[in-house]
Amino acid sequence: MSNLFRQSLLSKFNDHSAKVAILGLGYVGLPLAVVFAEAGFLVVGIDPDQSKVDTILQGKSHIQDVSSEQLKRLITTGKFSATKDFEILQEIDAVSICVPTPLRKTGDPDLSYIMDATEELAKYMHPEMVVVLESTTYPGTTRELLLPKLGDEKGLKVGKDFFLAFSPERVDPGRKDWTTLNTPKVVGGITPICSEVATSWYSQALQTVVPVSSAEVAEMAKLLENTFRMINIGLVNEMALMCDRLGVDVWEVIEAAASKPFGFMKFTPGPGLGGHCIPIDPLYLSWKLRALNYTARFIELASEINTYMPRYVIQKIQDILNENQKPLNGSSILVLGVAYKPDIDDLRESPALDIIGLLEQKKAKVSYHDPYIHKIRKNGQELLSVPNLMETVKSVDCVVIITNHSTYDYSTILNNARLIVDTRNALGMLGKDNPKVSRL
Ligand code: SAJ
Repeated sequence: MSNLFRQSLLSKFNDHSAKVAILGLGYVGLPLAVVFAEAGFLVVGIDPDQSKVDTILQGKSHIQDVSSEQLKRLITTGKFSATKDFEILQEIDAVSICVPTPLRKTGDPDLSYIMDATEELAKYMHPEMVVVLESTTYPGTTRELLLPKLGDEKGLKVGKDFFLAFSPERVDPGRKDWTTLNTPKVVGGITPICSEVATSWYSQALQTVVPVSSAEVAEMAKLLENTFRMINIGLVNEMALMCDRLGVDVWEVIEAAASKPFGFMKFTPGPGLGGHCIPIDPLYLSWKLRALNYTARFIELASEINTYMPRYVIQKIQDILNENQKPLNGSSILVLGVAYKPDIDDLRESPALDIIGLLEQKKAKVSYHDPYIHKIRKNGQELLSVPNLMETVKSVDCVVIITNHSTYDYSTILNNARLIVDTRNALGMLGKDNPKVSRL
């Protein structure tokens, strides 16, 4: 039988007659849906958020990596549709689950999105289906949480009646050079045949698929990728703390080290670790290992250093105000850039939010500017991006560069500001040895 279902699916992938569903239409799911639709598959996107579904059906994209023009074309040609109704899954051959995997307030993994999607999918599971989980999660999730619900409890044998795999998302929002289409994609199945079937499906639409022997290898590969970044960012952040004590310019040190053409990869210090991936994914791994009585020391230490950086920035602000006989209490501070990284509009886990909170706690008068983010909500309060940047720069006691958007005119900001704390070396040489500038 496995040959029958396997063969039938493989031929549906080859002639693109397979019906595809993408669960979750966010920054991973929508681009993936579009890639499969462009490859010629009939794709339905399923998302419980009716307003998101309605916007998509109007041909309006809420994801910067998908143009509304492309979306509208795929919808009008019938290649792509969207719904909040999971019932359509009973006619679907291939499903990719692209739902969020945040952390709870306790710092533990929040698997509720994966479990909700899996519960819904389980209602419509049928023989001759392949299911791929894309959401970043701890090693073992696919086998321990999805397999029982989609297979055992439905009387379906994995690798025979249906096929189950994990394929980590590698979307870097806003990136133009590496996209969903051309970024190599790791795929690992619960069984070798699952790997084969999922790889065959993905290979029809993605330029490079990297099959691995199991779902756990694929889950762990993703965590290595993002833990690698988190730990190296933690390392350079600690280098900044050490260079500060040594009176050495950490930015010059990093530039010098980066002149090594091999065996080194440049990372730069910053005000903390933002985004929906890097600060969060490694904690899924350390959480899993704690349950196995192992402490992932590098992850815990890097997380400790990275989460300390906002306080370090506050210290730098206090120090430069103090040198100018100003207490932080009552001083006006402009936070420049609040997105979690330059040139995008994403605020998730942004250290700017921690820094604004800490400044408010110390009774500073805080305002912010960000060309991509016009409003932020903090503890029920709303803060608007200041309308007139240069006027505010001139009027505040200190400007703090948190996110170095490329649209800023840093030399004009430098000329007009009284004091600047530059957490990104956005000013470059203009900020070096400048009495009114303090750098990490
Ligand atoms: N950051 C630093 N110093 C650095 C690099 C980053 O402080 O040297 C900070 C950023 O400001 C940001 C956070 O770390 O707050 C994360 O930055 P990131 O460059 O890792 O950006 P992300 O979170 O968008 O990471 C994504 C990831 N993509 C996926 O997880 C699919 C990551 O794997 C990519 O490598 C990364 O983009 C990238 O290369 O841009």
